[in-house]
Amino acid sequence: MIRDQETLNLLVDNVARFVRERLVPAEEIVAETDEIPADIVDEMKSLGLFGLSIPEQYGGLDLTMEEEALVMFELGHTSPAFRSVIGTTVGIGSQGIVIDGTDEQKTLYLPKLATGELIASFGLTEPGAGSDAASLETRAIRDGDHYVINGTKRFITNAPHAGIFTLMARTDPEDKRAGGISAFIVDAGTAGLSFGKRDKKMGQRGAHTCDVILENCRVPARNLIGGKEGGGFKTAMKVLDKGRIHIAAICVGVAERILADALRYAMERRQFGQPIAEFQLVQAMLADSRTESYAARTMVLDAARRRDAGLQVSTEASCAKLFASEMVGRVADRAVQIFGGAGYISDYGIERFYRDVRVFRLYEGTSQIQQLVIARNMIREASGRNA
Ligand code: COS
Repeated sequence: MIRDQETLNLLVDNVARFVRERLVPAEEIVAETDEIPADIVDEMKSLGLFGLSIPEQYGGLDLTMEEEALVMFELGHTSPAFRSVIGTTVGIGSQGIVIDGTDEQKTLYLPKLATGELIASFGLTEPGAGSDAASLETRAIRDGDHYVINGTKRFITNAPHAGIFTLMARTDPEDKRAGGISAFIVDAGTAGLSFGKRDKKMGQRGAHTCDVILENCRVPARNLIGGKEGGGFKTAMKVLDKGRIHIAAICVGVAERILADALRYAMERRQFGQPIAEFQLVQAMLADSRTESYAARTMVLDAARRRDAGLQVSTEASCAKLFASEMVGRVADRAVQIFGGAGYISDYGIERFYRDVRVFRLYEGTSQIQQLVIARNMIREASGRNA
């Protein structure tokens, strides 16, 4: 749903200009230094990028899912590490509070998230609980008006920069599955909370992940999201439904960027006396990439519109994330092929994208988890119809 086309056009144009003029020229330095320059982060704050998904009453832009997807298409036209700076605050780190938080929790945290003053991260994954998120072992034990939390969270995006974590922990030790899990807002400054060393990743230099270790962390009971125990897994799943559409939108944007680079190269690079873009085998790679990125764009927009209409989009979010993340992997692979030897050399930038996009098939649910969600929903719907 687009609420006001003119206002949205202004935002999308501003983001496109920011990407073109500020982010694209900084891609190499970010890859070299593994840091996003502070002035770029400040400009992201001024543009309102941290508050894209925060309701207006708490100072955010309150974008609909369709509007957010259109902004992400633009933000995707550069190294995905830049998106990661705002990604967890716009997405999985904040949305648990937006969707299921109490009024007090919203009032306390959302305004600071909207401005970027506070960065939010999402703590679900653990050393022993990845795809099987419901098996998590972090424990939260009630002690008066606090919970005492112990456990380790793994591969937590933006953890080194986070001010708060939306963190899932088991409050009912008797219930070993989803029903025993609660969601908390955990302040990064809580005594007993520490960080592992930064992970050395395959790509997306400038985006940082690390372990978050909780040792007897005392978290106020008022930070239990929604104020009720046992709803944490469902909160996480609802957050991920939205997050998966967001990630799919970024995949589309990055694919469009990679394809634009590959097309430009194919039109400039001459072999056998003509631009390689004139060769049909190269054209096939360009055309397949265009077709697939267009298909993914259409899927993302459809899933986003359905969510905006208040429909349950678990299936569509997983379809979009599955297709778009696999698609961008194929597009990046073809781009390396079109660049030939230059595609393997870091100076040309394409091999960086090839590495950067690999994680899209892993985080916020692997491709296999998306397949599982889609098929299970299909079976459930069919059983309901046949019952
Ligand atoms: N929205 C709301 N509720 C949902 C939901 C959704 N999208 N998906 C599941 N639930 C609910 C179910 O309805 C069920 O509730 P009831 O017990 O009241 O029936 C509960 O949550 C448990 O669901 P389910 O039984 O399906 O859980 P499973 O443990 O079988 O597995 C999967 C669920 C595999 C889908 C889940 O673990 C998952 O998404 N794993 C991947 C995790 C992931 O993406 N990690 C990345 C971390 S963030 S980078």
